[in-house]
Formats: sequence, structure tokens, C-alpha cells
Amino acid sequence: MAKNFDAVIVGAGFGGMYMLHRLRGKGFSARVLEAGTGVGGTWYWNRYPGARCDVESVQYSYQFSSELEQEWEWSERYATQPELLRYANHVCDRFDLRRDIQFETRVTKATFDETANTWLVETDRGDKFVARFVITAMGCLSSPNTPKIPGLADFQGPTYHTGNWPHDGVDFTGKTVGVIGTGSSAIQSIPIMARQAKHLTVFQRTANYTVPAHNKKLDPAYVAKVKASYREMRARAKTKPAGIDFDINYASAIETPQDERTRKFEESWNYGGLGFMASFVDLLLSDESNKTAQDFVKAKIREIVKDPVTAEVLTPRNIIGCKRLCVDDGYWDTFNRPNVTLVDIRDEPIERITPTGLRARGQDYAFDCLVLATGFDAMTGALLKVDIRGRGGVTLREKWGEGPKTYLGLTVVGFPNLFTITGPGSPSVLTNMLPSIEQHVDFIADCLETLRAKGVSVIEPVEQAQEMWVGEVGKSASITLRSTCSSWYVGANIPGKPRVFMPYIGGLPAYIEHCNDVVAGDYKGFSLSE
Ligand code: N01
Repeated sequence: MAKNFDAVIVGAGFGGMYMLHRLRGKGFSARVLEAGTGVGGTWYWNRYPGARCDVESVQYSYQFSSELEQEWEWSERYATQPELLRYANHVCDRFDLRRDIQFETRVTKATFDETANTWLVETDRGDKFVARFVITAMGCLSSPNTPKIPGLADFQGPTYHTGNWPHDGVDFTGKTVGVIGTGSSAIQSIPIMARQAKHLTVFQRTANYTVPAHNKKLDPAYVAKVKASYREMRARAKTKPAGIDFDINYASAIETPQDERTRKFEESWNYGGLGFMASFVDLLLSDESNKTAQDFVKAKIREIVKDPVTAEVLTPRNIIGCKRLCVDDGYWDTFNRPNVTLVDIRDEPIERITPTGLRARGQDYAFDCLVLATGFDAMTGALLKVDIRGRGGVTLREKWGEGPKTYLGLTVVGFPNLFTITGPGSPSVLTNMLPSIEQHVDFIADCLETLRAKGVSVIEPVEQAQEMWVGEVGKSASITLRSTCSSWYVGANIPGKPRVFMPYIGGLPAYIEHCNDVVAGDYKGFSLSE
């Protein structure tokens, strides 16, 4: 028999947990369905060596509870995956969330019943839930991409995907290892795997930009200072496009004299982290300015990597920051190790995986283990794995056949009472995820409360509002260089995926303003019915 709830929440990462907390606080009944055995989402699945956040821990944290802020102690500038997972579990227990989360349960289907105005949610365990609202909190980078390289099943050793790493860890000591991919996950894990492995062979299709993290243990005096001024820091962060409180230099790179420009890049490089892209305001707006940052990093590669041929192969050719900038701990220097080989597969894709390794560029490479650091079917992948059927039995997959269309990244025409936390069309992946998630969750929780007060049972965006938002997402994307390269932001990493710049790049402050306008206009752009 179906179980009834006001809302079913899909996923127990940071989005799902906070959603449950907020709905409970407003007296709604809710059940969270989670495929994993525990909470934490991204930090539950991505357990590869070196996995850590690229936003500073004190900022990559919930702000809804000042007690939580005060009692939790971050130990490093950039938290490691185990620390983030401990944090997620702490939140789960502190707010007594676990009793409303059903683990090891994957949602397979959600169907809107137009007569009852409810959703029927089905799972791989045969459960059925009926709920007025379905809220997805499945993450933007949660559907691992395993490329269809011929022979993948033939490899006789273990194959690991960075996005679905064994919980007991993997010890590469004394092993020969092949890694495919040089994105953020690879760039974080390669230095550590190289220190363990007998030999590591890295297969690189696209050279990537990375800047040093300069991670460090946090000084207790610094932590105390942050704790005393969390409110101010959070408020400042909300005024920044990425929702991160770091200084933006509002000068143009190209208009700054060369000496001064290099000094500024050097300062950012030495400070470490994603703030490098805020060295100048126009690095993602002007080709010429961007080129100055490219040249700076290219010079660093030549300086660090001793073998000029390897340095040349590692040197990216595209726009810096177009693909997400990586943050590393000793990545370039790893290629100076005698036990690391770089194989350039830019012009010749891997021919096939073999029982003992792989064949590329007419040569056989042998290894004991294979690591796929090949990324995700981003933003839409997890949503489209579920058979979601809205009005008239139309599936979300059909609806998004030419690319995702949403209103505010949160709702979809034809799918009433469905909310997608950090869905396509939201700022999400271009911002600090935690404040973005909290903003979405607060919007949804307040919306449900308003609907209840008004006696409204169905909310759905209208076509015109959705088209306006899709236009806004497209327009803001076209202004930046970010939409110009083949990245997962545009779906280019998944063969056949429509090429659409998926996140909203207008910045968190502009997004919050849009949402506040919608609320102030009595849920402008939505149709509400009893
Ligand atoms: O995935 P990616 P990721 N043959 O898509 C290559 C977040 N994240 O897991 O560039 C050969 O970036 C592919 O090559 P190419 C962060 O937002 C954050 O590393 O498509 N190679 C690329 O090199 C990040 O952006 C952190 O030519 C193939 C790599 O695999 C996002 O997650 C840490 C291939 C995939 O790189 C994704 O990062 C980790 C093939 N058939 C991740 N298919 C933090 O620091 C793919 N590749 C918080």
C-alpha cells in the first residue's frame, strides 16, 4: 500500500537534509529517499584519494543555524571528503533527520496524477509513496559518466570511477595504475595516487588549468574570528556573484600595466584557490584579458614541469575558467616523478580497453588497475535517470529533448508541484553550493507554506515565465566566455546531449533578486489552483 506524505524529497545530500528540516519546522510530513547507505550526497559518493572541497570550509557550510556554526570546528582551509561527510552526519543527527530518511532506496519513477493532483513515487525496492509535492535534491554532479570506450568490460583488473569510489578506499601501493581524465577529480587524486603507485599512467584528452590550493590547517585564532563574524561574512558573500566572500579586483586585466598585472596574478597564485579568477573583473568577459591569465599559468607550468615536452602537453589551449578551474595540491609537480607517464590522447582517442590495460596511439599500455576520472552527466543526468511523468503522461526526458527548460531552475511547465533543487537554470554549480541550496530550500519551504495558507493545492510555472527564464539564462551565458568551450556546463562531455549552457551565470545576488520578485509578485509566473 502506498504511504502518504506532504512531500517526498529525493536525495539526502545537503539539499535533501535541509529541505527535510525546513518542512518539518513548518509542520509538513516528508520522507527522504536516498540511494546510498548514508547522508552526504557528493561527499558520500566521491571518496577518491584527495577529494576535498574547492570552496573554503568556513564558507562551504550551512548558515541556517548559528548554533551549528558555533559548535562545528573546521580543521583545514579546504575540508577533506571525510571531514565533510562527518559534518553531513553531524547535521543529520543534530537535527534528528535520520528517522525520516529511507536509505538504500533509489527512486525509479514519479508520476503526476492529474485527478488527485498528487505524485506517485516508486522505488527500486517496490515502495510506493503518494505525495502532494516531489522535491528533487539529487545534486548536479551525481550521475557518473562512464565513457563507452570499446572493450571496457574486458579489463581484468579492478576499475574504479572517482564519482563512485569504494567505501573502504583503495591502496595503490606497489600497483601500476592507468587514469583516464584530467578534470578536477583527476587533478586532486593524481598526486596522491602517484605517491602510492609503482607506476601511474595518465591519459589526457584535454589539458586543464589548475591553481594551487595552498591548503593548511586552520589556526584556532582564525576560526574564532570567523565564528565571531559569521553573519557579516555570510552577508558579504551574498553580494558576490559566486556567493563566496572573496575579494574581487574590479580592474580590467588588459588595461592594467603588465608589471602590476603580473604582481596581482602572483599574489592570487600565492594566496591559492578559485579567487584566482577574481584577480581581475574581466577575465571571463574579454578574450584579451583572459589570455593574460592563461599566459601567467602557462609560464608556471613551464617553470614547474622539468621536461619541456611534458610541459607542452600539459599546457592547456583553451580559455582559463571556461571549464571549471581546478584547485590542486602539487599537480604539475607530480609529472616530474619518474613513476608518472603522461599520454596525450587529444588527437587520437583511446582505441580500446584490453584485458591488461589499454591501447592508444598504436601502443599497448599495461596496468593492474584502471581509474576513470571521467566526470558526470551533469545537471540533468540524475533527474533524467528517473522516469518522471507530468501532465498527459509526458516524460521529463521528452520535455527536455532539446535541452532543459525550467522556471528559475526550480520548476518545469507540465510538472506541477515538482521542485528541482539546484536544477538546470539555477546558479548552483557556478556558486558556493551551500548558500545556493539554502536559498532554494527556503524558497520552496516558504512557497509550500504560502500555498497551504491560501488553500492552493497545485503550483506550476506558466509557459511564458519559463520562456522568459530560459531566455535570461541564455542571455547571461552569452555575455561570458564560459559558454564558448566544450565543457560539462554545455553537456559537451556526453555524446548526443543537447548543447545548452545549463546553469544560470547571472550570479547569486541577481538570482536571489529574481526569486524575491517572484514571491513579492504573489508567485509571479506561476499558476496556482485549488
Ligand atoms: O569531471 P570532468 P571531474 N576519453 O568532466 C575526460 C566538480 N568537482 O569529475 O576534457 C578520454 O571535469 C575529460 O576529457 P575532456 C567540479 O565542478 C569538484 O573531474 O572531456 N578522456 C576530462 O579530462 C568539476 O568540474 C571538485 O576532453 C575522457 C575528464 O575525463 C566537476 O565536479 C573535485 C573521456 C573529466 O573531467 C567534474 O569534475 C572534483 C574519454 N572517453 C570534482 N571521457 C572540487 O574540488 C571523459 N574524459 C570541489
